[in-house]
Order: sequence, then C-alpha cells, then structure tokens
Amino acid sequence: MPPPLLERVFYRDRPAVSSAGPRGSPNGYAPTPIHADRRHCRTQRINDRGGKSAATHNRQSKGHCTGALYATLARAGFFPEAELATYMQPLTRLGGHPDRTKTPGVETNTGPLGHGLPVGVGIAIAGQIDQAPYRVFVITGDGELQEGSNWEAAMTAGHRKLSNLTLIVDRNRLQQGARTEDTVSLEPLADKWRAFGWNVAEVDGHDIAAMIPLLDGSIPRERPLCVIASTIKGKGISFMEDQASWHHGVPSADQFAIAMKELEA
Ligand SMILES: Cc1ncc(C[n+]2csc(CCOP(=O)(O)OP(=O)(O)O)c2C)c(N)n1
Ligand SMILES: [Mg+2]
Repeated sequence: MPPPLLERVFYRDRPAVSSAGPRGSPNGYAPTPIHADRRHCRTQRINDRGGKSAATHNRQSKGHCTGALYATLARAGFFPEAELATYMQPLTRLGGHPDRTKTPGVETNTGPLGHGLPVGVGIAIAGQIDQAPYRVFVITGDGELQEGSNWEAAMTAGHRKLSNLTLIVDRNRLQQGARTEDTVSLEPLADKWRAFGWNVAEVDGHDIAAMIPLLDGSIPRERPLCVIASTIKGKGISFMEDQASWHHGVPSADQFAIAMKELEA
C-alpha cells in the first residue's frame, strides 16, 4: 500500500494527480494552479464563514478534482493536513466530490458538471447588489463547457457586468474519453467569452507567476474575467500526460512508484 499520494505530492509543492492509489478512483487530473500553488492559497484568504465577511468565494465546478482542492484547503487550515490520508476511505469527510455538509471550506456541492458557474454567478450578483467587497472564483473544466447551463450563466454575468467574478477554465483539451475538439469543439473559445461580454486572458496554466496577477485583484476591471488556462492533464508524469485514458485510470503499484519518482525529480 503506497503512502497517501496527496500528502506526498502536496509537500513537494508540485501539481498533484488528484486521487490516491488503487481504490478505483479517478486519476490523472492536472489541477489548476489555483490549487497547486501555496502562495495563491495564502493570498486568497478563503473564509469558511461565507457571507459578506468572506474575502472570496471559491467554486470548484470540476468536482471530480477534489484531491487538489482538499490539499489546498488543508494547507489553508480548514482541516488537519493529516486528514488527507483518509481521502475516499469509508466514512471520510473527504469524498470523491466536494460536499459542503462534510468538508470544511467547501461552499458548494459539485460533481454534476455545469453547476459551479451558475452558482458562482448568483453569489456574484448578490455581492454586486450588496456592494460587498468579496470576489467569486469558479474553476471549470473545458469539456464541462459543453453543458448549456454555463452559457446561460455567462450571458447573465456579461449582462450584469459582474466584475467581482473570475472564471478559470482548465483548458487541457481532454474530457472524459476523448479530446474536446473531437467531441464538441469549443474553439474559438476566447472569442465566445468576449461575445458574451467578458474580459479574457489566455495563459499557460502551469505558469504560476503569470496566473497570480490575474487572480489577485490588482488589475481593475468592469466585466467578469475568464482566464483560459492552457494545461497538460497529468503533467509531470510521463505516461499520464495528455492521455484521455488516465481520466479514470488507476496506477499499478509499479506505475505509482514511477509517478512519484518523476514528481519528486
Ligand atoms: C453532468 C455530468 N455529466 C457527466 C459527468 C461525468 N464526468 C465527470 S468528469 C467528466 C469529464 C470532464 O471533462 P473536463 O470538463 O474537460 O474536465 P477535466 O477532467 O479535463 O479537467 C465527465 C463527463 C459529470 N460529472 N456530470
Ligand atoms: Mg478537460
């Protein structure tokens, strides 16, 4: 039985594959830098009380990537880091999808793709009405954007000029079983968001230094911002990188050892 993957990867400040070991759980996700980088985790000052007092509201719409989310929440102090070892074990608070009734720091249950952005838009509208100082962050997958609910939310956000809302699209070009562009193509993705009244930034999603100024509120804006973060799913593990099959893959003990060695290199 290998040591808990989340703990090992997390302590190396490396992008994590987001689930642990031979338990039939989904593997191979490249997290977005909002999870992977401790500096950002600190600057966000996420607040589990919510409401007007919260500095930010964070929605992980791609609820299948809880591994990276939990590692970040643990580091931010929402629960003990040792608890990461219980990931997806029976009776854990750290299940396969985020559950606000179980996991401290989780504000919205996600898992059904296409929910995070509509919920985030609602909270951003509330903030706009209340003139509350908080900002709202949502992370979606790119395949997830094939859900029509996202575009209703995008239209509303653009119409209301929700400058307190930032969406990060994890643009890894893979969805569950195939490439996005071979399934239902998304391009020209940036133009789509612009047409819906959003500002757009296109970045290398693994370039933390490039991501931070987009997220830290230092650039004033009058519209919602969509950050299209180009990423490589499974980055850092040679045999997983950019492979759709690893969406649900479970590494063998040998593969696990190789993966950890490569991440530690
Ligand atoms: C409404 C809905 N349909 C299907 C699924 C099953 N599902 C989980 S992850 C996934 C693929 C998501 O692809 P993408 O949004 O690109 O996320 P990535 O893992 O590449 O970051 C699918 C289809 C789901 N969770 N919700
Ligand atoms: Mg994807």
